[in-house]
Amino acid sequence: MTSVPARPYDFDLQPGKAAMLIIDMQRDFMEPGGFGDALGNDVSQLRRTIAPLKALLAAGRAAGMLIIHTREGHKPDLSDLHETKKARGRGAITIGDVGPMGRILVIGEPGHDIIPELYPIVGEPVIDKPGKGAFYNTGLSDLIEEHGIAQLIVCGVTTEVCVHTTVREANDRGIDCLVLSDCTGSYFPEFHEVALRMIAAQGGIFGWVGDSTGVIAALTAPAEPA
Ligand code: C5J
Repeated sequence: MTSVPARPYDFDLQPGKAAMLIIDMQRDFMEPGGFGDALGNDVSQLRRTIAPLKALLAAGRAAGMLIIHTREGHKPDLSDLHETKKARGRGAITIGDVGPMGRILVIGEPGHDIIPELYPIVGEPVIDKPGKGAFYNTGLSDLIEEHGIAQLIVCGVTTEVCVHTTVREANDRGIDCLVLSDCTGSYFPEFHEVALRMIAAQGGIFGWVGDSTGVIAALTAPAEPA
C-alpha cells in the first residue's frame, strides 16, 4: 500500500487492486469540429490535461497497471441513442449528423476515436459507452470484477459530466475513486473546480482528489523491504 497526497486525506493506493480509468479523451470532445465544439464550447480548455495524462499513462504502463479507456458514442444506426439525448443542445449539428470529423459521436468515425497523444496500446481495454456514466450499458463492472479492481484512478473529460457521473456510479458499486485534478478538465474552469470540491467534500463523499505527480511518485517509488 502506498500513500498518495489527496483531499480530503491521503489515498492508500493498492497497486494490485487499482486500475486507471481514462474517460472520453476523444477527438469529438478535444478538437475543433466535434461534439463539444458543436455545443458551443471552447475545446482548447481541455488541452492542458494531455501532457500530465501522457506522463501518467507512461508510469501506469511501466508499473503494469490495468489501464481502461472509455469512449462516449453510439452505434451507426443510433439504436442506443435516446431521443432525449439527441434532441438536447439544439446546435446546428448534433449526434449522428455529419461534421468535419465524420458523424458526431458515432462509433467508427474519426471524431469518435481517442486523440493520438493518448491512444490505447494493444491489450488496453476500450469501453464504448452510450451514456455519460461508464457503467451504464457497458461491460465495465464485469471487467473490473474479473481483474479484482477495488480502486479507480479517474482521469478524462469532462469533469462535471462524464467523470462525475462515472465516479458516482463507481461509488454505488463499492469502488474507491481517486480523481486527478490535472488529468481531468472541463470547458468551464469554474465547473471543474466545483466538481472536484464536490467529490472531496463531506469527508470524501464521492472519493478523493489528487494529482498525477502524487500517483507517479507512488508508482515509481522503490518497493519497501518485506
Ligand atoms: C459530455 C463527457 N460532456 N465525456 N461528455 O457530453 O463528459
